[in-house]
Amino acid sequence: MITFFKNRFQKVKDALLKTRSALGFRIKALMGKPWDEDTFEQLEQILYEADLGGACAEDFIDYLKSELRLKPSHDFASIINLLKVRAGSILNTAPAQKIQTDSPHIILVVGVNGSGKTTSIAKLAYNYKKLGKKVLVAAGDTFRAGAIDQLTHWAEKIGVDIIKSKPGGDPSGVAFDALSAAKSRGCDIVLIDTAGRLQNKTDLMQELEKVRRVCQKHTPASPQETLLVLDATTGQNAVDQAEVFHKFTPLTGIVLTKLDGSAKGGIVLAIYKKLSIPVQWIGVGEGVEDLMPFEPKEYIEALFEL
Ligand SMILES: Nc1nc2c(ncn2[C@@H]2O[C@H](COP(=O)(O)OP(=O)(O)O)[C@@H](O)[C@H]2O)c(=O)[nH]1
Ligand SMILES: [Mg+2]
Repeated sequence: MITFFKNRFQKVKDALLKTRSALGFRIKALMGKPWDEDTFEQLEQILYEADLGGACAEDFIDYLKSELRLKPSHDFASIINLLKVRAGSILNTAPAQKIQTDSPHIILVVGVNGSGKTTSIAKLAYNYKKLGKKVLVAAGDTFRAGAIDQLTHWAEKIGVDIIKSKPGGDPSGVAFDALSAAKSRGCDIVLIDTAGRLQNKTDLMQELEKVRRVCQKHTPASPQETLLVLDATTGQNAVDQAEVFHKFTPLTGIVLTKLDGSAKGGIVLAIYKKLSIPVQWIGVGEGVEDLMPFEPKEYIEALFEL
């Protein structure tokens, strides 16, 4: 068990290596400096450049200054500790995910093209199947060439049911069929894929709204989850995407993908600060096993490790 947790934390640490180089390692370079206005400015710049966003960077600096005013300390370890404490309170602001016991539990997965929706659905399907759940996936991205085949391939590989239409079919029709099939087959989890052409925002949002309406009509409490998939390599752009989607489609959580290739893992803090939407899952690679539940404590330790 201990080895399991060690491996898990190591995986998170590895995924955050680039972010850590942009943050922890750079903060370390401030070691030994007097904590004057100039050092605070340098720290704020580092936080900003590690994609924490302006509001978050400022928040950290204000907090540090007020804490140091109360209890002056130039000990580097205690400065790092204060940063960790502040990060912890920012990551505590999002409402905890409600445990859903409804069956079928319907998860609508949204996000722009290429963010990693279909891959994340495959990973989630694999994860839930491993937990003994009966899973069904719905190929609701009927717009993008190859999207249906991509999900079909994953469903076969993982061994879960799939509901699909012909390319160009109506996504809400696919959602309706998926919910009906899930009920008659006794499925526990339904994962609905969607298209993500943000260049046509109005159409996309109307389409998502229609899918949600159809779900609600079929099963009133659904979709129990609406997960937004964000590509961590896009940095602040991902925060903007979250804002746009959240405005039109109430989100219950975020899947942050490609953390493994990103130096911008700091956006987790920016997202919490700005939108208070919990990050539920992190993607740390392309394989089905490369998805992990987001644990704020692990993230903070990995981020500020020097
Ligand atoms: N390295 C890495 N690649 C990922 C991750 N998630 C998705 N990808 C890759 O991102 C690309 C786009 O993913 P896809 O699921 O097709 O995106 P979609 O257009 O949103 O459905 C694919 O090549 C995936 O393998 C991740 O966590 N890490
Ligand atoms: Mg896709």
